[in-house]
Amino acid sequence: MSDCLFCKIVAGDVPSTKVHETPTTLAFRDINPQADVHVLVVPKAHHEDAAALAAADPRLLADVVGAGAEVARLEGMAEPGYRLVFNTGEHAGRTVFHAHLHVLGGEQLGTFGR
Ligand code: DGP
Repeated sequence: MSDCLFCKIVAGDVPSTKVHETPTTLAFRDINPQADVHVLVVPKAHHEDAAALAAADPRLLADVVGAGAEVARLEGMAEPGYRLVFNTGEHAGRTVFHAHLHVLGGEQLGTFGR
């Protein structure tokens, strides 16, 4: 999609700090990190959100989650652990409408929720 920020990052038209890449996914550092390590994993193909991705291409969703686990390993977070998050909708603070998985860690994370 020509007006999608993450499609532009995948295409290399908007710069990003790449952490990991597979044939179907790209992982890059979040521009506004919410933890010591904050990486976004996106499918290279455009899908609106995680639910749309799951419905359209469950194998690609599995690729995204697998890439998230690989990013955690590369960043040294497999132990003691990390958090994977898909935000959906306004109450979750969603801002970019290309499915993306947040990989958060590198520190003791706060209680989940508010
Ligand atoms: P969400 O709130 O789930 O839609 O998360 C979108 C994330 O995208 C947010 O944490 C900030 C990040 N972000 C927004 N614009 C850019 C950008 O241009 N580059 C990078 N690397 N991250 C961005």
